[in-house]
Amino acid sequence: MFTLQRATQIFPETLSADVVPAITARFRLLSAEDQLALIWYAYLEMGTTITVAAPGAARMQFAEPVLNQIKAMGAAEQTQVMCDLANRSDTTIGRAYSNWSVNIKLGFWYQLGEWMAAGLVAPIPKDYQLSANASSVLTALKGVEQGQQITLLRNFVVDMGFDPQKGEGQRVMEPIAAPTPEDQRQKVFIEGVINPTVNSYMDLLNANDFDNLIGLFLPDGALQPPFQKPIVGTDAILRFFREECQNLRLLPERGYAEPTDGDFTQIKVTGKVQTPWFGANVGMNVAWRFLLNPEGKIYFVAIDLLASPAELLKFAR
Ligand code: ECH
Repeated sequence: MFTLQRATQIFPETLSADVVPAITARFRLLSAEDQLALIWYAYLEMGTTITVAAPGAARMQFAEPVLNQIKAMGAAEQTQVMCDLANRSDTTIGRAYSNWSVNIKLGFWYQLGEWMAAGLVAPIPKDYQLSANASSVLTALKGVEQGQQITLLRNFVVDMGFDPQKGEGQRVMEPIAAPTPEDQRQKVFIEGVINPTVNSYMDLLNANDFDNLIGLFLPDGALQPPFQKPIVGTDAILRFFREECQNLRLLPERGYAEPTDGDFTQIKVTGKVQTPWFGANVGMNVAWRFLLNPEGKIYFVAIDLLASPAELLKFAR
């Protein structure tokens, strides 16, 4: 029978973008000043080719008190707050920050970035010189594909702040949007795969219909996001869907299904995913690796960020 450990190893030929954890690890070793300047340069450069969507009011309301507090500070103090966040120092703002969901964290930095550009928040000094290590991390970041770049930026932002509970506590999250009305939903087509569970998974996630989506999972089922440990059990998975998966666009292209031990079925699908932050501007190349029980319930699904577009076509048999 399958254990979670064994399930994570289905379709072992799938190559994920290992450069992402590798660059993230190198980034973490940099000084706070280098980290902030590096992100600023990377963000400026990306801004010439892709635009970030401004976050809506629903997302910003939670970060607003802290943002206003920072805006009212002098330049030196503003710089200190940003360095403290990067240093993961134990400060009031650092603790508030760590309780925010990923999207609120991103919205917070989005606003600071706007204010830095407008001269309302202390900018990165004009003559700032990146250290040799930081320059080399920046060069590495510029060298990877866009989907990997935005994943890196997101990682950097998620890691900041001070979290005494190491992510165990209650998150402050944006309100949950209503699911797309039935008559406005679109259905995906996946070449090579005719499986109602997999198709429903894509369609329900695209419709923000998390209450029905979670019904596809076994009670002890697991979902493994890119570069993370599996999230186990329907309570935790549902929380994750509500907190981090609103308004995603899943564009699966093709796949392959085959029976495996104990009448389970393993299905690999590849395609693209768009995040509401960048819309159709950035398509991330991903694989979904599903393991379904004999009744078609999801025991395990992993989402991998692929190493290269060539992986989209790799169904080694
Ligand atoms: C400035 C300088 C000072 C420091 C900082 C700054 C601001 C930086 C800013 C960065 C903004 C970055 C953003 C990144 C967004 C990335 C989003 C990503 C989304 C990936 C989603 C995926 C979904 C996959 C999934 C699928 C499933 O089937 C199940 C669920 C799930 C410049 C001021 C910091 C503003 C906006 C990478 C792959 C497909 C697993 C979720």
